[in-house]
Amino acid sequence: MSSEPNGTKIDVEKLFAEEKADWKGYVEWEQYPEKKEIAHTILETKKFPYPPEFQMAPLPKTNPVLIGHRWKAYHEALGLGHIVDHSWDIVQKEKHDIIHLLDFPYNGETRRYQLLENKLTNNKYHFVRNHGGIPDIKEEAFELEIGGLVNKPAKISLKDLKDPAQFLQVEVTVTLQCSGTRRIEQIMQYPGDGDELINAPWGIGTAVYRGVPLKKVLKRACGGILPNCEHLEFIGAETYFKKNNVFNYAVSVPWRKVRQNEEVILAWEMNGEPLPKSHGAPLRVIVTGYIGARSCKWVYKINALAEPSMGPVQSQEYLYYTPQIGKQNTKYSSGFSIQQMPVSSAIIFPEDKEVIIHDGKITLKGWAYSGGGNWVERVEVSPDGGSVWYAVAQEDMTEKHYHAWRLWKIDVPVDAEGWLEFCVRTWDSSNNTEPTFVRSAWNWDLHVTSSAHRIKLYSVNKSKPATAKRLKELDEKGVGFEPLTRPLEFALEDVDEYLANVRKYPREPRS
Ligand SMILES: Nc1nc2c(c(=O)[nH]1)N[C@H]1C(S)=C(S)[C@@H](COP(=O)(O)O)O[C@H]1N2
Ligand SMILES: [Mo]
Repeated sequence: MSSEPNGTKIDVEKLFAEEKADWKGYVEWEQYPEKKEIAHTILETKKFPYPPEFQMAPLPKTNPVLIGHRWKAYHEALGLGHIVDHSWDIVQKEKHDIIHLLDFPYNGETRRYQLLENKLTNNKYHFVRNHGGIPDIKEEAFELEIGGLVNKPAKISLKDLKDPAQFLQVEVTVTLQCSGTRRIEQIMQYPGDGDELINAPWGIGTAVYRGVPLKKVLKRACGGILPNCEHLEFIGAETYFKKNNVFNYAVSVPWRKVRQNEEVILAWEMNGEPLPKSHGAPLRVIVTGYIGARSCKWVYKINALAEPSMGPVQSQEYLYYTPQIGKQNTKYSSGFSIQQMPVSSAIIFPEDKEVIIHDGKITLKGWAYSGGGNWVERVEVSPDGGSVWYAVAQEDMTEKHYHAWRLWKIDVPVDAEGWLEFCVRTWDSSNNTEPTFVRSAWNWDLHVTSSAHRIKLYSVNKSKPATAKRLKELDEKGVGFEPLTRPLEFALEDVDEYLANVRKYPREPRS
């Protein structure tokens, strides 16, 4: 295929060819400013479809929920269309049973029952959040490059990195949470900036990662960092598009964080299995307690920098704005950079708007997590929108970890019937808890939705005689209670009973 900006014929497939043999889907951009410039010129000449409006309108019930026309067109414009198909093939193999939110860049979410099956999320079900294609890099061909403000730049093969005689290995239980998790709750009340991608609820998941602490690698392979190094930048192999410019995915975290021995690791194993391609094989970064975005997948390059990365993901995205900032006045510099995750929790069962027929207790289940090395101390559930709280018993929560969630379950006493609002809040080891309402923490970029998660349930309490009677009646007639809104087709009272009741307590005053 060729492209003709300014009348010059350009063989895009040749110019933007993959960089290395056995590194499928990897095009190097950051080293070649002139190549970036040509890609920009080409993209400027094309018209791309607007992202679909899915904040003001409901998401479709299809799977894939959305189709990524815009990103496919970006890739095709640069002769990278094959990456689209290859990525989808990988998804079919690795992720066939999760909810496909967007086919490309691939974004997939764990189903509710899979999420609560186990403290560790099965690799097959762990959510995936991508900004571009899925590179397919042969382990034997892989090497990691470290440069910038280090004493000695280095190139390390995966074989060396995995050699325990050279680098001490660690296993860490880590919850990865995308800062877009629960975003749908903000959108449903107050829409915000279209992420250019998709504003659906991505997930959260937990795994044991095996790898080596980055601190140790910097020390042993590079003789340590230079005194003016403040941030470590991670570069991922795939192509990242932003406002008609191309990049490799780049983010950074402070050296202060990396210094904490096991808090930033270079990982190649997930739950005892080789890291799946969709999760960053052959090597990814795991930054514990930070938003998922910093845990760079397919990391092939690490730069020691004096300042945070200028990559758009770090400098222009994942920003937290005060509520008066929006389309009318926002600049990148007006938000702060979101790094550590706040405390948050969610009710996974029952789901919003479910009818619950019960004997005076309703069982709720969900997750609770806090970032920054804070662990979950207490989970509390309210059956009345947040006045009365019941604490989850310690034995009904999974074990504590510094960097992972706790799954929980509780039987909440419920006397009341009809529509009730349930909510959950969590307290972490720094005594932090969650904002009360969505509007308490709404922000234009719709990040870190951490307000008390609220659901409405329709309570049908069988321990109430009138309710027990009605349920029995329905049962005898072979009619189900649901759908709630379907009218009952039989008389609710016979004439004699009705007259006796309204004569005893007349509807109008007697005088
Ligand atoms: N190279 C690269 N790394 C990446 C991303 C990406 O698009 N490209 N997405 C980030 C985001 S936003 C999240 S939430 C996590 C998700 O990790 P997972 O897909 O393994 O669940 O990966 C992060 N690392
Ligand atoms: Mo994310």
